[in-house]
Amino acid sequence: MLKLVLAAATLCCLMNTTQAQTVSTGAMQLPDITIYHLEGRRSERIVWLMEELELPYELVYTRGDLGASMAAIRDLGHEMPMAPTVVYGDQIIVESGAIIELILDRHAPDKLKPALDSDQYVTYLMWMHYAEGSLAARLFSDYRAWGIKPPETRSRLVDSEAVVQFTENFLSENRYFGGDEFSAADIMMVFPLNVATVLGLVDEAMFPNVAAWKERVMARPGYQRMLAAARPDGMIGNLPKVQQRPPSGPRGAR
Ligand SMILES: N[C@@H](CCC(=O)N[C@@H](CS)C(=O)NCC(=O)O)C(=O)O
Repeated sequence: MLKLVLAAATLCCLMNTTQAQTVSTGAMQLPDITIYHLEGRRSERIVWLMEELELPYELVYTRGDLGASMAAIRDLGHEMPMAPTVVYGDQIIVESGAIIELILDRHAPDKLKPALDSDQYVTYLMWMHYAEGSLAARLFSDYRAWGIKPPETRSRLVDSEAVVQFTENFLSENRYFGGDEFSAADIMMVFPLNVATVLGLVDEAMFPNVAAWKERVMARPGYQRMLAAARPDGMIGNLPKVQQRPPSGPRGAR
């Protein structure tokens, strides 16, 4: 629900005009939220979350210029400049998963996650953290390593194929990462599962459940609103694909 476009110099600044009274019962008053963003990067998660929740936010980035968007993040003077960086009231915070949990816990306590006492909550929480803790971490470590030395055999360690296979197996029995319903865990998982295929780290054809899930979540109006606000020109600044990945199959013996 992005309605007001303020373009000052090259900064693209958007505001959702839905006001804080839309937050659910028991929710704390939402402070002003400004999302510092890089197109096509993890900061999309926070934009998507706010769109799903129909909560107000400002979005700051320079359209079509990742360098200028990053400079705006650095100008905030935070010790760890990365996207997303969110100005939350008078605090500056990083780490997309933590930002999502904070906003849900305080401002939308009954939304986008399974009930706390359900079995689905247990796996929901695992995926919330798996997205960055294991999935993105393994993908980017393979990407860097394979760029330096193309792989000939599968590593004996958990690799990109293994971390994606785990998600594929879960989705063979579950519609979403939160179980039956769309949740914040799906918001966390889209970025690394896109990275896995866009960077050529895994063969997309091996993971049909992941592909079907991606289509499902990306068709959501909230995701489409996120795209319109945060990636109006499509993907920019793509990293090159890996030249070679190891043959698929069992991992090497320990
Ligand atoms: N675990 C962090 C990762 C944040 C991160 O590394 N973001 C990337 C963009 S996707 C970034 O800021 N890269 C710029 C840089 O590292 O200089 C999160 O989930 O927020």
